[in-house]
Amino acid sequence: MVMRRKEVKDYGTSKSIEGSFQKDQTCLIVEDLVTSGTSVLETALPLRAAGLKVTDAVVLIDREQGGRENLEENGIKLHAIIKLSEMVRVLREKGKLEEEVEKGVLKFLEENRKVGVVKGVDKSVRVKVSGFEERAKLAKNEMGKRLFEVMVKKESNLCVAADVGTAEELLELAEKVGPEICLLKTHVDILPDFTPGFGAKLRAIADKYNFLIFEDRKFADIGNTVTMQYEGGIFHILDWADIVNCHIISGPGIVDGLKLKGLPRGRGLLLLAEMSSAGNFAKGDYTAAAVKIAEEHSDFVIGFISVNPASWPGAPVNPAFIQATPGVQMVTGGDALGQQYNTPYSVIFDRGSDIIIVGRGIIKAADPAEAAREFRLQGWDAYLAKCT
Ligand code: 5BU
Repeated sequence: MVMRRKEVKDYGTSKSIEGSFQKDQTCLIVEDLVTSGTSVLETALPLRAAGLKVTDAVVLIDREQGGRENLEENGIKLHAIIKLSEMVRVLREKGKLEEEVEKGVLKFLEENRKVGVVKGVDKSVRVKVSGFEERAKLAKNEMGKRLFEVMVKKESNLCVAADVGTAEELLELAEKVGPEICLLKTHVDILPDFTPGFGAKLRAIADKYNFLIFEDRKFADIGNTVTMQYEGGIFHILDWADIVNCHIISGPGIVDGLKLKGLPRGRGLLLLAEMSSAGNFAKGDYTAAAVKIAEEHSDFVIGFISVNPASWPGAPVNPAFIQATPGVQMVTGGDALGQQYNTPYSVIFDRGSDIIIVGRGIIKAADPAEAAREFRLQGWDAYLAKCT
């Protein structure tokens, strides 16, 4: 028997699956009940990533709310001991349930027969999603177009967050994960051994493996100040980062400022429309304002940092924009400082994102190259599932 840990507290050392198993063995999932199937799917993901085959799930109660269909779409056959509608019928026959309660339950089931994996997403009204090739043609910014093209060429919608301790380690990591990624995300201000030559070294690796460089600088100041922060200082971000991002807290002037420097150099900008951390304030009107600013600057803005773009008002948003989502691990959970994790499937398929941004799930893995491969496959499969 193996067990999936629902909360993995320390991603560096703990394994998400407990127990003794070998690659290619078949694993049956046992759950108490199934509603939409999310929980079973979230269990299947890390099991499959570890090389186990998952084809069947046994549950006591099927609540008949889309679980069977959702699982079937993911190659898992559901075996339920009893359906909820049968259960209330038996209980009623044996006089253990009031007729009114039975009716109430049946009415609820009828009204909620098919729910999507994520609450509020009705799969029956899901629209067909355009592929990245088509969307590359819609992108107004050259860097946005290139990103779509790299994704298609490498069959990768994986961005690795290279939050390692030194510049040297970062370059080593880039060599390891380079073949698997479309984007490498940096926080250059955490590197104690940064030198002016860093950008050129990283650029050489990016060119070798055909990925783009995204400095997660999160500019937040007024337009005039960010022009200097982007171009100057110690880091000269403008010289080596293909893509940067900014908050919109200071208003659209920040985009004008970054555009002034970035557009002539062929760079692109992501706007922070949402964040992954618990209790953050980037939601509702704030998210809507980011979309509006992006539309007004679509020559420079290539897309958004988002968490659940499928739920935005007026979604789906303009497909010329790329959605990139941090807070991704093989299992849901979080860290001790507010980070919240969703699975690659949930991020891409259910929440409507395009790119998974993965940090500790890869950089703390025993074999980052192998972990990157797993995440790439999970992310790409979810994208393909969305297109068909
Ligand atoms: P993690 O190790 O997978 O939790 O790393 C996530 C990375 O994404 C990390 O570099 C964060 O700074 C970054 N991030 C995030 O986690 N959440 C956000 O909303 C934004 C960026 Br914006």
